[in-house]
Amino acid sequence: MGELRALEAVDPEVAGLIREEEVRQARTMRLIPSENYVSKAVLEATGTVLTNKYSEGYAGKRYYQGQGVIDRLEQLAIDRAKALFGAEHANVQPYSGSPANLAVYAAFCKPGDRVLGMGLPHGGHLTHGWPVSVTGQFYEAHQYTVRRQDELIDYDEVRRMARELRPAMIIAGATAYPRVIDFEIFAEIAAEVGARLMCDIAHIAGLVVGGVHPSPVPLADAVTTTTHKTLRGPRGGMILCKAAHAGAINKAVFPGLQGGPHNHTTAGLAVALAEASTESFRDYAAQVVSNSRALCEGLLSEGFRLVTGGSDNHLALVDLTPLGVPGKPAAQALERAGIVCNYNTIPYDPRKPFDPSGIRIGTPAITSRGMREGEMALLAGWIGRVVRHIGDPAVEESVRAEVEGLCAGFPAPGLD
Ligand code: DSN
Repeated sequence: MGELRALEAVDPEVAGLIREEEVRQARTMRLIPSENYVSKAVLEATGTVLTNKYSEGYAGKRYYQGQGVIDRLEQLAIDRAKALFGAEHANVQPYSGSPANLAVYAAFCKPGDRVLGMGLPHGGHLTHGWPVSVTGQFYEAHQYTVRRQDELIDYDEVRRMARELRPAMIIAGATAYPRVIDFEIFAEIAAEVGARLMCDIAHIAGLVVGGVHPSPVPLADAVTTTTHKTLRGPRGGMILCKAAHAGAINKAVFPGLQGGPHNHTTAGLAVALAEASTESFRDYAAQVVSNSRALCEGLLSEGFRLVTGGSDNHLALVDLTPLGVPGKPAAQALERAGIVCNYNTIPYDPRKPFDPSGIRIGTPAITSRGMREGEMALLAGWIGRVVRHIGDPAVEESVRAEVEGLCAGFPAPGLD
């Protein structure tokens, strides 16, 4: 991260915590599929004086003076986003993925309207209409599922539910689905029933622009994404939409839901979008998927069951039931061994969400370190060893030493 001279002098406690986190990120295998390492350039852009500026409104129409630089910066981010995703319009102001999704609800639906999204336990996001989210409270939300027999999205069920419910909006996209999503079928269904289609590509945005997952941009009324997952930008959100919806989407973001945009984040995003437009980012995206497949093969040979049998994208859902270990103690043991993932429900999980049957793992961050198929084989073996010897400190200690040894050979972007 570089020098923290002022911070160390003014607030050594916070500086110390940042340093500790830096060491953790350097020395562990970070497998949480929604996390990544941003480049030093993105880090630098986000830690700037742009955080000092208020700029409610949009370029050319702000509610504060002093926008000469900010207008140019935001327009640059918008132009880069439109070019990269092939979108007619981009709004780069959402604070993150959930506010981006809420803005699309606000633009396309009235409170109480019917919406149809993927159920959380089947891989959808809270904001896809799950009851504890306001999206499940302010709207009449219905949820489609994956099929029990193959754990794939049941497009026939989506079509049947859409015909029956006639929702105002259909939501496609997931946070824990290891396969390609067929946005064409969703677009067909939405057109048939006269619903708006929102595609949430938060997890796969980097794969979409890297050319290894089909893009929903030409098909959907609006596409939402976070900017910090596979896209490898700063924490933030973004909405891409048809020109016809630009006014409604902009109004929903500001003044509908948000105040001033986080201009330091917009700067980091502009940089990340430029980085994601390069040939090397395409190579990165392809390697993320190759690594995910290699890791899955290794885990299968270690005796794990994988939801849907494997992965076509950046993540896998591992069902630990065959090894007789629940997800939570496994995730905790893996963390002690230097392998960081999250416990996760599997579809039709007989266990509770806070103590589920699975773990969710992904390759975006370790691929950013330059790791490839050979390292995935080692990783699968380590995961197998730790889970088979759950709670054995000697095994955890020895795997941790091997993990740290490997990490030392693959420096993480943005860290010293
Ligand atoms: N929290 C994100 C994830 O981990 O998938 C989704 O918002």
